[in-house]
Amino acid sequence: MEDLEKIREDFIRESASIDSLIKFNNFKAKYLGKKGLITEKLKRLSSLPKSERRDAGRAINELKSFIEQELESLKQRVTELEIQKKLAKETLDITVPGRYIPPGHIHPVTQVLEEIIEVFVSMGFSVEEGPEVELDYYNFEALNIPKDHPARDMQDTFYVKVSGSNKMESDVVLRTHTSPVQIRGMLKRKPPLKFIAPGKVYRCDADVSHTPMFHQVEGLMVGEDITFSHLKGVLERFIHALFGPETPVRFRPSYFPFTEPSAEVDIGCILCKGQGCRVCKETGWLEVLGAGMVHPKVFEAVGYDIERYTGFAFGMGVERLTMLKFGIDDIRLFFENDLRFLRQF
Ligand code: 2NL
Repeated sequence: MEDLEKIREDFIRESASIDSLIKFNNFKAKYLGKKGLITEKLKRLSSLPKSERRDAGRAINELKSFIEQELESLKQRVTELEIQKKLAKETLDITVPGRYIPPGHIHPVTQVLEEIIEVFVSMGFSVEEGPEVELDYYNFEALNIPKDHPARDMQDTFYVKVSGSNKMESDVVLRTHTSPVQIRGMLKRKPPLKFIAPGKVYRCDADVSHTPMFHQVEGLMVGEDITFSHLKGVLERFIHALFGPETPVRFRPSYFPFTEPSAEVDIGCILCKGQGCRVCKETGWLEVLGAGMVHPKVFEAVGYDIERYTGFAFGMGVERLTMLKFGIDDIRLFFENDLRFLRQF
């Protein structure tokens, strides 16, 4: 009984110095652990004379409950203390206002590019992508662009020097249009098909209306009995979706090596409403697309039966359409990353 009283006093005294979870766990083990003071006492009960066992057992268990209760509240205090200690060490002040990160927005060219894609997707066209570094074959040869065509000139095309090769005789180029994507798309499947090919293209050119990199969307529809009327219907629908349903559209004869017949597509000038201004060079019309019926030579290059299939194709420059839509007069502004310019769109 005296032992028990000493244990109780020791416990109470020692508990005052328990200020960490590690100390707490050792402290708890010292009393209630496998070889703890209380545990040992209980084990030794059986060695007592029968007459003393009951009172001793009761006293030990009373002390054990007391210790368990005390430990419970001690654990809460120590846990709280640990949190306070961590907070005291914490140098990060979570109440400091965050650094302002100004939200950006979609680049005007990307806005228009996405809008164009959306219109064609709504008409059932799918979207194809392809490499920006192309083989001469897909970029020129398969499109019926002859070896001596001015577009193939070193002055207009970026030729890629492949290690060990001579740049002057390179058959690797940065694609000058997204037509090679259409060639690859046709080789990959068979008619009927309709898809567009949006993306970056590269030409060795730089002034107010040309940058070495710009964006194009080309489109293609191939099947049995596809006619020029389908071409007109699809492109008129596209222009009315992009520039408004009242926009006048006209088709003018033109020439491309990969289409026959070919046409240039104009819209009534959206700036002067056809009255004549500087942008439309007083004509009242703006050229926005090139198009035509796919040349049989192109179908032959992809192995399509020219007796069975016809199709139309078209191409447009995204920067040019963006400039017209927003009234921008210098294409280089798109690529200077001047926020004072970009924020306006
Ligand atoms: C323009 C004119 C055009 C095409 C692109 C094309 C592609 C294949 C076959 C036939 Cl695979 N044609 N593309 C046709 C006509 C015009 O683009 O002014 N682009 C900015």
